[in-house]
This record gives sequence, structure tokens and C-alpha cells, in this order.
Amino acid sequence: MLKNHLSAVTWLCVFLVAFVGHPVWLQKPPKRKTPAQLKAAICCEEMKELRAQVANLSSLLADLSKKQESDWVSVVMQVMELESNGKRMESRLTDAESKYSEMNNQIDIMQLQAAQTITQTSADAIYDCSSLYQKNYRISGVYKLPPDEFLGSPELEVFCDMETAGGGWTIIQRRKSGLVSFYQNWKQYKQGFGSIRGDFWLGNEHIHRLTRQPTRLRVDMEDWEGNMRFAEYSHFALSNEFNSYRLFLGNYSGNVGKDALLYHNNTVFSTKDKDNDNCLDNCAQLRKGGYWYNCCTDSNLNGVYYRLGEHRKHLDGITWYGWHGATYSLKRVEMKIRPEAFKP
Ligand SMILES: [Ca+2]
Repeated sequence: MLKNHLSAVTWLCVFLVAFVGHPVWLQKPPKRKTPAQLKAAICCEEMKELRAQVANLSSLLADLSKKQESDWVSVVMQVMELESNGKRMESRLTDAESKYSEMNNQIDIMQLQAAQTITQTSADAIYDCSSLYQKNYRISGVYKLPPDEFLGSPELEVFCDMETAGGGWTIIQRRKSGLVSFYQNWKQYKQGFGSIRGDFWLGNEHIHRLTRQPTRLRVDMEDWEGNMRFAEYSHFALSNEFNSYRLFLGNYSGNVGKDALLYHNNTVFSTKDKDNDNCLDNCAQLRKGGYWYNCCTDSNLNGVYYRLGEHRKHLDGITWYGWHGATYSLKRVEMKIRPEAFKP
């Protein structure tokens, strides 16, 4: 019985101790969280925060990825554009290159043409009838030679014989009609006179200029019976006026008998107003012409034109002593020149 009693007391004590020691038990327990609970709460908040952050990040990532995507697209677009620009540039470059090459080609052609022009001006310039012949002018007649800029001489009208002995002859004297007097003064003989299609003297100044290059002379003659003869000289030149248009002749060839110009070789020109001959007489006045008088003549190609029947009276006719003698005046004479180097 005691044992039960003790046990009851013990329980009572425990109860009391517990009750006194912990009066709070009787109170309403405060809403305090345990550390674990706190920890859990903090975690949750952190989690929430983290989740929010993750969500934010995800959205950012999505944004970013969207942006990246759009950026990528724009990059791709830009690359494509660049590529097409590159292609365009390349094609422009090709165009430019082809244009450049075309221009270069044109420049080459122009340079070639310029070179050819220079060659033409030096080699193919028109000096006389032989130049015209080489340029395929093959019909005898009147031509105009361009002015000589070097000498300052004007344009010159000439008559070209493109047929006789290969052609290319510039005629310096003609007697055929008798309509022009050859009894002229120094000045007239210097500059020339007469009619280019009829009787004329080309002019000592022009003849001098034309014979600055090695030149041949040919004299074609016809008598009143219709016989034709010629004399040719492998070299022919006239000095300048200061040297009184002195005559220089090379080797004779031809079919007109005796060479009747040899006697006049190395003599100077005389006219009625300028006696440069080798005689006490005035040969020009005696022979009524202008010529390279010696003392006085073995030929007188610039003498007086006499028609058939008149020519035996005087010694001043158009004579070639080696053929018909001193008193026979010829019907027709032509003196013509061309370069020694001319090849028909
Ligand atoms: Ca004299």
C-alpha cells in the first residue's frame, strides 16, 4: 500500500515541479519558430528569391537568346549584305579593270597611230611629184605641194609627169605654145613665171629647194617633124641665190646626140638685168632668155619660141646644138626633176 502511495506522491511532485518550473506551459504558447523552422523559412525565402532570380535570369536569358537570335539574324544579314557588296565591288572592280585595260588598249593604239603619223610625216611628207607618186597619185597633171615650214616657203603649184620613164617627175620648165615670153628679169626667173599648164619656168628658188636632195634631171624634146629625144643627168642641183643659182650636173645619158648642157655645167644663172656669164657680151640679151650662160651657149632652152619656118633666122631660139644645131628652134621642151632615189 505504501508503494502505491509513494508512487502517487512522486508523480505529484513531478507534476508540481513541472508545473512550477514551467509556468509557461499554462500560458498560450507564443508563435515562435524553432531554429529548424527558421532555417526552413529562410531557405524558402532564399529559394523564392532564387526562384525569382532564376525566373529573372531565365527571362533575361530568353531575352538574350531572342536578342542573340535577332542579332545573329542581323549579323547573317549583314554578312550576306557584305558578301553581296563584296560581289558588287568585285564586279565593279572587274568592270573597272576591263575599262582600264580597254583604256590602256586605246592608249596603245593612239601611241601606235602617233608613231605612225610621225613616221608618215618624216617618210611620207609631200615634197614633190615623186612623193605624190608614192602616195599613188599616178595621173599627170597639176598638183599643189604643201608649204615648206622649214624654209617658210608657201604652197606651190606644180605639174607632175607621172608617165614618162616611170613617172614621179616635177616639171621645172615647159615650152610648147610660145604664148609666154622667157625674156624675163632676175626676179621673174627667181620666183617663176608663166602658166603651169602651158609654158612656164618654175622659179630658181623653188628649183633650188627641190634639188636639196640628190636629184635627177630629164629634158624631153620634140622637133617640128615629130621626133622625140631626151637627155638625162644622174645628178642635178642649183645653188642658192647668193651663189647665183649655179648649175651642177652629173652624168649624161639619152638619145639626143651630143650632150649640149655639159658646156653650161658649173656656170651661174644670168638674166638680161644680171650678167653673170663668162663673156664680154651680155649672153642673156643676145640669146633673149635667162640661163646658165657660158660664152654663150651650146643649148638655149629658155630662148625665143619660133614656129616652123621662122627659127632659122636667129641664134636666140630654143636650141640644142647636139641635135639640130644652133639655128633650129625646137617645137617642144620639158625639163623635169625627181629624186635620184626614186623607184617607180
Ligand atoms: Ca657678160
